[in-house]
Amino acid sequence: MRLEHICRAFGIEGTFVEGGAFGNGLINDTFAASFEHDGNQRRYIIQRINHRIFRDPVALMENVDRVCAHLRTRLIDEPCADLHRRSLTLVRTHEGQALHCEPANAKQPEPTYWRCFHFIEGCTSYDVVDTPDQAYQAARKFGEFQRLVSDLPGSRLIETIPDFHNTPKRFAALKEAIAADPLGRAAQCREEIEFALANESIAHHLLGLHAQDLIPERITHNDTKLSNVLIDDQSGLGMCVVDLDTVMPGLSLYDFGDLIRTCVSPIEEDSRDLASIQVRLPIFQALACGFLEEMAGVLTPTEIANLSFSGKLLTFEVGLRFLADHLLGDQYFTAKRPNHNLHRARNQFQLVRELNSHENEMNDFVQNFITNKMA
Ligand code: GN1
Ligand code: MG
Repeated sequence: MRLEHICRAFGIEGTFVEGGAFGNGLINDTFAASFEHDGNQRRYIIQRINHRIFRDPVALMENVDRVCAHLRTRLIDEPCADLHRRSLTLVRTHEGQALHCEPANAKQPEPTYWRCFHFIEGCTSYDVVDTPDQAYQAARKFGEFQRLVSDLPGSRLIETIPDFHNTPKRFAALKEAIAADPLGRAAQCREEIEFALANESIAHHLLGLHAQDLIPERITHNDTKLSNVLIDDQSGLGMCVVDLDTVMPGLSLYDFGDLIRTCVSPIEEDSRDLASIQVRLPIFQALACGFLEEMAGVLTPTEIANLSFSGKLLTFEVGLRFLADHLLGDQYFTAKRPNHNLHRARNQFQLVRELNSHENEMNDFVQNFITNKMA
């Protein structure tokens, strides 16, 4: 694959200067490329969509296109400064499509699917939160995102990965992986398997409330890790939400829960330093303030009462997925070292324990915040 060749499919002006791999997502392949046009250099993000995971890239890009267009309209209404840096802007193909399909060739036996965005300059995405303000900025941005897309016109968005956050199904998938154990790996992860099985009740809680109509379906981002929000280098303000592949119908708490999962711990999700995993309460508090700043008027009382719980759910869910993937031979999440997905699962289950032991404090904070806000 030559990056320059792929770029040629899109309506990018100027001459190709350089390009290479960019970022550290686990699913798609992301590249950045610079072009020179009229004496100016501009950068673009080019991504190959992993179509084994996103089975319908055309439908996925219809979602992304609709969401980007709607965000832009809503931001113009707000109104806001820096419009072109506040939401992603697609670069279309010469045929006006949001998606480019590169036909199969001798080296590449299957077609590949590509898209291109304008690069948002002057921002950084972080893997680990250092300060409560970063957490506040990220949570506020994802809260704003939910608020802005809530009135998206037209039909229901396509589920780009069906049952993505259906934790009971993720639990069932782990049980199947344990039973199949195709590589004989289960024996080395007895403790993790026991932990998962003993905590099954976590998996059912939110969908149970949804079934009772206490928690509504909304349009959600579904992958709200800190690194999916760009932070402005100069102001430190949250600028733009990225990675829109999993924007689809979901529960608001999936987004808040994944923020908790990815922000409260001081170390990365694949670190083996389990003793360092802890819940940084000031970071949790900043997340709650940022998210509620945008969403307090929208959320139901049951959603608010489960904000703290949502972190435990999302952490447990990703832990189940990492463990199942380890047992099945690292088919889904890129493993860069032996037992990488087992280490990720161990890390996440330790964080579930920590979140469990701080749940009351987190709940008290949310309740006080809401009481004061309403007063
Ligand atoms: C994947 O590719 P990336 O890093 O944005 C995964 C998320 C997991 C995350 C764990 C489509 O996200 O659900 O939480 O890894 N995305 C998909 O790091 O499965
Ligand atoms: Mg993602």
